[in-house]
Formats: sequence, structure tokens, C-alpha cells
Amino acid sequence: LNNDWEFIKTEFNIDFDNEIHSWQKVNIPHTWNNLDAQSGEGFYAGTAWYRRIINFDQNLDDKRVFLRFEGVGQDADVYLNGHFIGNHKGSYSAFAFEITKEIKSSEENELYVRVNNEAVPEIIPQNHFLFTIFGGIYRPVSLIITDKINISVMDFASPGVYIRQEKVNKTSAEFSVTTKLENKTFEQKKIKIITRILDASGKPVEKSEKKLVINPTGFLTSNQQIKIKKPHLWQGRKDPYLYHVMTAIELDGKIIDEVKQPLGLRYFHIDKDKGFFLNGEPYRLFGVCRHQEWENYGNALSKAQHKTDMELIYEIGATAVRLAHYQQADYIYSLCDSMGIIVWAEIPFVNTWSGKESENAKQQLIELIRQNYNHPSIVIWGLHNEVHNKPDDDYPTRLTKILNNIAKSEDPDRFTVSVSNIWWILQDPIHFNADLQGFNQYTGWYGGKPYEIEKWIDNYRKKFPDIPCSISEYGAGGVITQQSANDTTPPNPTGKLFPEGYQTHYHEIKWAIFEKYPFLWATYVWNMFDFTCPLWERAGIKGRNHKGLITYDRKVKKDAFFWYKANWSDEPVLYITGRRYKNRSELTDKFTVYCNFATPILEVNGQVVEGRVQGGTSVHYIWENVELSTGENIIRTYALKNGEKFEDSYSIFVEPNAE
Ligand code: GCB
Repeated sequence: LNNDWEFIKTEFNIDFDNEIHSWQKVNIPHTWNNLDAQSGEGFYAGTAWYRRIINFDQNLDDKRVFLRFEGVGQDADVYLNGHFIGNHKGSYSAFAFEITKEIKSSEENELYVRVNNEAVPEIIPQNHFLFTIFGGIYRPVSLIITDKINISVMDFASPGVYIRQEKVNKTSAEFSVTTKLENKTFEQKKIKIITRILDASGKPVEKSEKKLVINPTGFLTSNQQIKIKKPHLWQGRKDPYLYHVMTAIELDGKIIDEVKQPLGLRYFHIDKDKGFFLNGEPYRLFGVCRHQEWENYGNALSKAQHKTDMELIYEIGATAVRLAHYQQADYIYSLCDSMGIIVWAEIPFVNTWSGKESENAKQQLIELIRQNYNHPSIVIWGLHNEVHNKPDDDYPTRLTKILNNIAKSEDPDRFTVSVSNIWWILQDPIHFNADLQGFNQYTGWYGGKPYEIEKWIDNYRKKFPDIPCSISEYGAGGVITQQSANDTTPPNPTGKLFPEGYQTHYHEIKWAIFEKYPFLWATYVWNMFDFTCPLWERAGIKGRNHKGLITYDRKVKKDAFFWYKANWSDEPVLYITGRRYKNRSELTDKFTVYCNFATPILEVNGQVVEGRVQGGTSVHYIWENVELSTGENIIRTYALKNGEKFEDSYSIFVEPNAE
């Protein structure tokens, strides 16, 4: 139901106001904050209304009808033909309502949705401080029509089918397929559940059939145990092999409902000394965090935009992604499944707490898990981010204990994680609740120097040798229009200038250190893309967080992007940093090349430059005190890979004594 909606950004009364407003035509996905969040000017957090006419061109007498919203930011009241259908709180999870009784088959049906995106104490997140809670129906809306006996649509808007990988190894895979069924016929019925496993080419490889008697009450849970010998494992980026599970209901010899879900057979564990293991082999998790928003679109993204983001994350060579700070589009998790990128998924219990959000946090956690249970890429559920107790109130500890229990009973096979930004917090019991620890570690940005992280890691290791640790965020602001000769002094993190060169320097130091510590079970750059913070003004720019490796419009890969690509990816990378630092005033300067397949040569104005030194990792080459000429200088690097010549070059202008 994505086309032909109408919209007004105001409070509105369905009974009285229909004549006095002029509605704007919009399509879904839609947000009203696509421009004001990014400009930081006049950010509107409030109420808006959407409406749409639905016509049904089929007889629905023996059907059930549902509306499913994949994401509405953030408090939604749904009305159909004047009836209040339901409310959903939380911007990031899907929800579904049954509308069978309210629809009129032969007439126009009027659907109204009231949406509000004000931060309130009852809904997580509590504020617009770390990121924008965009307002709008910003993910697809579906109309689902089923028979009176169906695979449940209403189990927290999940697919109704849960594949639990119970015992997977290289020789066999045993898993259960649980299907939640409903019967609204008012009669007991005999049905058959047919579950087929298809290989990646669509060929059936296993089948399980189960006869059931379904009563016209409640959910019936059907369970099928399935075994595949010599399974083709899902092996991350190396081989993200996917089977599919097709679960169908057969009634009187006819298939009346069917759901398709992905199945990537894998097993994993974390070793406190050696980090993450996938299918019994060490598999290092390094990658980025991602927010779901683009310049001029906000969070109302098309599939193509989501795909572009995941392709960039794939290109940089990430093995892992933290989909922070909330549930993201189902399509994103599907792309992670098919690209082999390991996911940390989380709920938006971030930054602060009110003491009134527990019901909503529990609901969003159940929705996150049930809706995404079958994605093989997900291995970790995140419970909270930088939420700390107060001296006289341990509410966050109590709530996260409940959240952890929910995660464990919903899904006994994945890890839970707790995130803090202060390391001594480990003495705080909020951290005892989850399996794993994540630290948002910004040494070199919010205070200190980048290399101080090494001391931090060593101290952590001595103090907590048995508690697996990850760096859940690290990053530094970098603005491509801000260039400077001084790239090693940390800027003021709330100040006016965030030179790109400092961001590059910061990441060079950080990754060179992290690379040496495989006991860190994961590291995640904050962030893959610049994103909006409507309440911020940093680097002299309103409404933006600049820690992305790529600009908000996705047009420019900053230098630090190539640093990671050279270190992480198997694709050949040869890249000289500093191309946007065009106008310089010194006649000597430092040049840095990243190359992951050979030792590169550097030339300035056609002359080979001597004095190359190795930087922090094997791809990092530095030439200090390189002599330049007044005026234009051509900087060029080249290297050979199996006889093929790769090169990169740019020009700069030197004007001694220039400002
Ligand atoms: C953090 C938060 C993240 C912020 C980031 C920053 O620790 O978890 O949401 O965006 O710091 O840039 O300050």
C-alpha cells in the first residue's frame, strides 16, 4: 500500500476537520523530517496525519485481512472507516493489525493514521540527542489477505515461522521449524503442515509433513524437527550459502498459506582469548556501525538506497556490522544474510532513561527478536547503549536484567551485549546482565590521544581477563571541506573545525592497535556514514554528526574509508591520502599511501621519492619531509600486481607563506 497516500503536518480531528485542510499527496516511504533534521533549522517533532483510500476488488467473506506497517516514527494510531484499530509505539519495529471486521468489501475504505514523533518518557529512545527520531510512515505498508486458517501474522508482526538451529556442525545440521497457526473458522479442522527445505538453486533437499488438528482458539504451535546431512554451511563473507525454508498449510489437499524464510546453517562461539569463531574457525569481526538515513531523504529510504549502503559496507571489507541504535529494515538483515556480514542488532535503549520506558523496551526487544529470528547473519542482540544507573536508582540494572531474560527465553542461541562508554562501569551490575561487553571508546576524540587505547586495552585485559570485550564504537569527526596541515592534534569535539586529516590519522592509529588484539571479539567504526543530529552544531555545521567514513550524500569516500578498505578487503587498493588538501603553504610535506598488494612507489612531479617508511600495518606507507615546488605539484603512486599496473594521483598547489 505504498502509493496514493495523503499527508498533513498538523493535529487534525477526523470527525470535524475534513473540509478545512488541504492534504498533500505523498508516497510511502515518507518522512516529514528529511530536510529540517539535516539543516538543524526548525526541526518538527509533533503530530501529522496520513490517509489513504483502499478498495477491495475481491470477495473477502471467507478471508482475514491485516495491515502491516514496517516502520512508523514513532507513535501511531490507526483508524479504518472511523473505527480505532490500534496503537503502536516505537519507530523501528514492524506492527500488524487485523482489520477483517472493519473493512467494507464493496465500498471505499478510509484509512487514517495519526503519527507523532515527539520524544516521550514512555518510548525508547528518550530523545533526539544522539540521532533523529524521524516522523512518518517511513517503511512499506502491506495489506495481507489470508484464509481463515493461516500462519500467524499477529505474533508481534513476525513471519510466524521460527527456525531454531539446534545442532549444526560440518557433518550434519539439526534444526526445528516452529510454525504459529491460527484458525478463525469456528470449527476444528484437520490440516497438514508441509515444510520443504530448498537449496540455493531452489531444489528441494528435505521435506517434513505433519498432520494436525487445529482448534478454533488461540495459536497452535507446530514443531518439526529436520536434519540435513553434510550441510553446506553459511560461512560469512567467504561463502554466505543460503537454503530457504518453505512452510505451508494444506487443507483438503490444497495449499492455503505459505511462508518463505532464509536458512543459513552456521554455528559460532566466542573465546575470551581468541575472539569470535564461525563454524569452528577463528573469524575476526571488524566493521562499522550504520544509521538508516540519507541526505534529502531522511530515513524514508528505497530498497536501492539500503542496497547501496550495504554494498559500500561490503566494499570496505567489513566482516561485521552493528546496526545501531535500533531495529533496521528487514531488507537490510536480508542483505547481510546474502552478503555474509555478521550482525549485531539492537533496540534503541540509549543515552538516558526515564524510569517509564520498561514496557516499551520489552515490547521492542520481543519485536526485534521475533521479526528477525531467522536471519542467519544476526548473532548478537544489543540490550542497551550508554544507559547508566544513578547513585540512588538502579532502574537500568533492573530493566536490563529483565531484557536479558526476555532475550534468552525468546532466543537461547544468540548472545546478548551491554554497551558502556566508561570502562570502570564493569563494576556496575548493569553489565553483569548480558553475556558480552561492548565499549564505546573515543580516546583521541572526546579527550586523550588515539594511541592511549592500547593502555586501556591492556588494563582491561589485566582487570577482567574472563570477560569478553569488544570496541562497540570508535571514531572521529572528519569534514571534507575542512583541511589542515596539522593532522595529529585532536580538535575540540564540540568546536568549529574537524579537519579530515585528523580523522584519517585517528583511524590509522586505532586500527593498527586493534589489529594486534584478536581477543577483542569485535571492533566497529562509528560510523559508516555521516548522519543527522538535529540538536547538534559541531564543526560549525548544524544538525550533523561527521564521524562517517562516507559523506551524508554518499558521494565522497573520505580518506579513512580507503584505510579500512586497504586493511580489510581482498580487492586491490592503492590510494594516496590528502587529495582534498589542495592548497598548501609548506615546501615540504608528508605523504601517505595505502597499498595492500605490493610496495608502492611515490613520485612528485615525475621524480621518484626516496625514504619510504612502514606505517602501523602492512598496507601503510609514509614518506616524511617530501620536497615540493611552488605552484602545482603532481603527486602520484603506482604499484604492480601480477604484471598489472595500478596507480593513483592528484595535484596540489603550494604557495609559500599562504595562510
Ligand atoms: C556515542 C553514542 C553514539 C554517538 C557517538 C558520538 O557513544 O553511542 O550514538 O553518535 O557516541 O558521535 O558522539
